[in-house]
Amino acid sequence: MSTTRYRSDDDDLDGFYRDIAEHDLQPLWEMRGLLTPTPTVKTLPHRWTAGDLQKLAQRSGELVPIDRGGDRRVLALANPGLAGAPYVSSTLWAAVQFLQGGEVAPAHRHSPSALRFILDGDGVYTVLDGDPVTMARGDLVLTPAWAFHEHHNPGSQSMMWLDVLDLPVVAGLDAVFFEAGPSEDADRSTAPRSSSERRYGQGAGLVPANGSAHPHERAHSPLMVYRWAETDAALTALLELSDTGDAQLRFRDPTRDRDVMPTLRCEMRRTTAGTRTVTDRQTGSRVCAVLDGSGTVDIADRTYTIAEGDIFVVPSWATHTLCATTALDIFTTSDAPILEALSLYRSEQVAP
Ligand code: GTQ
Ligand code: FE2
Repeated sequence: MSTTRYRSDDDDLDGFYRDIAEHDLQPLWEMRGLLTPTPTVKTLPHRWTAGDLQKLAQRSGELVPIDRGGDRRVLALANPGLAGAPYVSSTLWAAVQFLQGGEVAPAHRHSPSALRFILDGDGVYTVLDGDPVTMARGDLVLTPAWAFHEHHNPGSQSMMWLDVLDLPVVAGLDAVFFEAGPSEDADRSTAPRSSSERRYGQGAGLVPANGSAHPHERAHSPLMVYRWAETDAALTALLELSDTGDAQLRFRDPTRDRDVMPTLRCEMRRTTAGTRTVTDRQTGSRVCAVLDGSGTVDIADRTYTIAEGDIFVVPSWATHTLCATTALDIFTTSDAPILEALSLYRSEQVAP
């Protein structure tokens, strides 16, 4: 017997509960909390400060070589509500990755989808299926499912960035696959613009017209990097038209009306100094990183101060309000495409 054995004061019923447990059966009528009026969420609101993340990532660099633990020097943000699991929420993996000057994180690929958001610095480039992509502050870099990727830091400065993966979802679906890449340490010359940018990042609404530019239908955006200069300009332009002091952009596939990857939604938000945003909540979880500015965030019944480099998590259906002391630039990744695909996505504004 390995399943839960239910108890009753009634001897006959108690014997029945013993017998069904021996047959790995359980009585629904004794269960509570299965079909709840609103989601029962284990993920807790939490914030990791830039200072702690930077200090501890730096120490990992001093203590741990790059070859230990999956060829990546990565500290997973572990949500305190998830019983020690290395997940930032029930559906998302978030981590800081630290790469010192001269180091290479070797090639591999996996069925979970990943992305990088760079909160500070530059100098690292990542190679995506042979296409080198430079990484710098404010850039969003995609690592779609099953694309080979390796990270190179040819300079002398160490660099840290945020990784987000859909790993908990893929693991929950028992669909994790992983493959090491061909070992090859030679540094590749980095073109100033990746070929993905030259094809798909030339300008809003401009995509190659020739069919050969679409070698095959992919489940993800063909543009592998969204540069900060463009994101910044788009936020500035949106704010000029807004009287709320709050602008939100979505990163999307430039060739089709959909999110950057099938499981992950990415957005960038700018909230001007002194602005308090409307309170919202949505199904699915969000991990947010502060690129710039300072203020506070209310998540459910908790309030956190936030500043440049901090990372926080908003659990499913938790209310969320930003209050900007200085202008806040916040990057957000969520699992919303999954919920939308399954008709489980709900969002609403909540009266303050
Ligand atoms: O950079 O390839 O945070 O494979 C977790 C798994 C980063 C990566 C993570 C990974 C990577
Ligand atoms: Fe990876």
